[in-house]
Amino acid sequence: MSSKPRILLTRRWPAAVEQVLAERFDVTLNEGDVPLTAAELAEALRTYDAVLPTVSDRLPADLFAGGGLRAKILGNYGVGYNHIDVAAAKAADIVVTNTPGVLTDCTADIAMTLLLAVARRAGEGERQVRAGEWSGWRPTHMIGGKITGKTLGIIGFGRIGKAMAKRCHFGFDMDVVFYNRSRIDPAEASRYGARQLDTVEDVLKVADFVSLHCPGGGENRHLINAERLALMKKGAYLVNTARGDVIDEPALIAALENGVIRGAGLDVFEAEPNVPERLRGLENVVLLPHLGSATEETRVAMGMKVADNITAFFDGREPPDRVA
Ligand code: 8YV
Repeated sequence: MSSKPRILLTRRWPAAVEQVLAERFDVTLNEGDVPLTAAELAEALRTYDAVLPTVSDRLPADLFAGGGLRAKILGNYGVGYNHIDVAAAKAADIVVTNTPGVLTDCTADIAMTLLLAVARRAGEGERQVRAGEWSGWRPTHMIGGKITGKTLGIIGFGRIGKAMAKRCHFGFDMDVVFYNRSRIDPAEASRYGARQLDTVEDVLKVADFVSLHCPGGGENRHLINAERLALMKKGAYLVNTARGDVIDEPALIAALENGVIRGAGLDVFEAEPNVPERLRGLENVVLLPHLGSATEETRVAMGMKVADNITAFFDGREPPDRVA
């Protein structure tokens, strides 16, 4: 019987990280390519000292109720953790950690990719060429929206929001405004070429591009709803690399269909991996399968961060990225 802590990876991780974890822990891997069911996750909490979930695992309050849990820590593989009921985990004496910092640049890069692609109609153009439907250059062919010099509105000025601001202001000469729950020192904001406005509405009204960088769940659920979409400029674009539930998806689809806004670039959806058929049928959207952190460097760094957190915990030290 191994004396190493028993840990469960709910999905396969990069090999380099699995190797590091195997040196220190008694590792069980979910070999299947599908997420665990709620019943399997509940069983995992009773069986393992640590469970390492991802965004595709739902851990609501009822999973932590009833006692008899062996798990002492959830080392979340990702920065966003709204798929875990953190209060319920805490009440069950389970520590939760996440992976801030290491995915900032790659997630901002994907936001940038979506912004550029939707405004310049890259997805549409690519589909046209691949289908053999391009009939030749014309002055009026596939005209998009100019990006350089426009106004970017950021909702949520954390690490990723700041990285997005920097890219847009210093790379694309954009005027950057943002909304953030707490006040940001103007000197700090100006380092990113950005300026804070008082309300979400203030940002929506002036922005040519709106990029969401706030956490999902809680009070941010459906932050972007029909009324707020109606405040956006008619020619504006919405980019979401945060969480799908920040947007009321049916309201967004209606806004896109009716020309309330011009387009959207989305990396996250309300019920992943299910993307509504009506949304998939629109030409004025660019849709990605939650690729924010999907680079080799970042996925390895995220895993190493989880390893650091659970190693600290089992060594009796404070995990560096404890969220509960
Ligand atoms: C991760 C993310 O890939 O870290 C996050 O919050 O959204 C993604 O970039 C995902 O969470 C993996 O669990």
